[in-house]
Amino acid sequence: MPQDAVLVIGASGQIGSELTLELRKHYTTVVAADLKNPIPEVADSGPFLRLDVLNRSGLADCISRYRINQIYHLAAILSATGEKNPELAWRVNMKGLRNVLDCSLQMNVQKLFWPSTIAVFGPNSPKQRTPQWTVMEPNTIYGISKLAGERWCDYYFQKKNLDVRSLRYPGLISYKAPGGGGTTDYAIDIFFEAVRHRRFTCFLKADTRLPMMYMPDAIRATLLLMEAPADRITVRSSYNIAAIDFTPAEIAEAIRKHIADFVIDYQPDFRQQIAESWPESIDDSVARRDWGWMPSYNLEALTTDMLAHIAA
Ligand code: NAD
Ligand code: VAH
Repeated sequence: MPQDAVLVIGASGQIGSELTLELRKHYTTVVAADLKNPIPEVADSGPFLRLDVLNRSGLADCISRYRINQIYHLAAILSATGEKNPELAWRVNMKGLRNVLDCSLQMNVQKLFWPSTIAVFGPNSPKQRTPQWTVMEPNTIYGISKLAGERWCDYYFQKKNLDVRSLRYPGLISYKAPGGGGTTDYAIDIFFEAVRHRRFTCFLKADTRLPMMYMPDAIRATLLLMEAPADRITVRSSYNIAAIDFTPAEIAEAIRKHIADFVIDYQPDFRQQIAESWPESIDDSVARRDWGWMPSYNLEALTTDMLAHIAA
């Protein structure tokens, strides 16, 4: 097992909970850090530290105490919460990233992972198979902060030689930890409500198509990128990655194949406008070419797996 010491910031969130558990299978020391408590499996399987990423000296202490040489910086304010509190979203998403970039550089952290999102695209970007390089112009504070973050990551690689790597995740679907206040969270909640109550009220319209991915694919993509030889990484802002795309009506239909009396209705709210500003599908051919990315789960496989785990 590699002797690297890894720090996961935002380890109690939707992605952090599962990424921390997976990293602990690969590395001897994986320190989980967050403002809030982790899920029990994370708490019971290794060190946990309460850390505010905005506290730079606290972050530096943690890196030095555990001799951290790899960081996964996941802490952020997501799209829907960000629209309610733009100041907080800008502070956490920007200042948090700058703290991590600067500490990594000064304290010789060898590799840094920071996730971006398909929310970096905006209403003027091509909707179908949105390319790696195209018009961006996001119109949410979340997307604006993530696009600025991508430019900072590229800058730190180009000017300071920091090995920083990034993926533009689509909406992620999982069952271990709840969604963190995003626009794609309906595609998580729908499964829990289908199992518990056999009905769901969706905050997006029936035909709102968005790019999505099942969490095991997202975790695999992250490790694949981080383990790739540095000379295979040609994009240091953030890679497009894709798996599937669907609408609320289509996911409801997939659930109905397992729960025949499942009912969905629609009450679109402010998140509809956010969703309409994003792509419907993503072209991830550059990630496929550079480091061999390939998704495994389609809508049917994801639905079967989610329902089995939630029912259990
Ligand atoms: P989440 O909201 O579930 O988790 C984020 C975690 O960060 C939370 O546990 C929160 O307590 C923590 N946090 C917030 N502010 C903090 C601070 N100041 N200091 C320390 N911790 C703090 O989000 P997630 O879905 O797990 O997303 C993780 C990352 O992946 C984010 O950067 C997000 O933008 C990105 N991403 C997520 C998705 C998705 O669908 N989940 C899609 C695209 C990109
Ligand atoms: C959100 N789940 O909805 C996140 C993600 C692609 C969307 O960044 O905010």
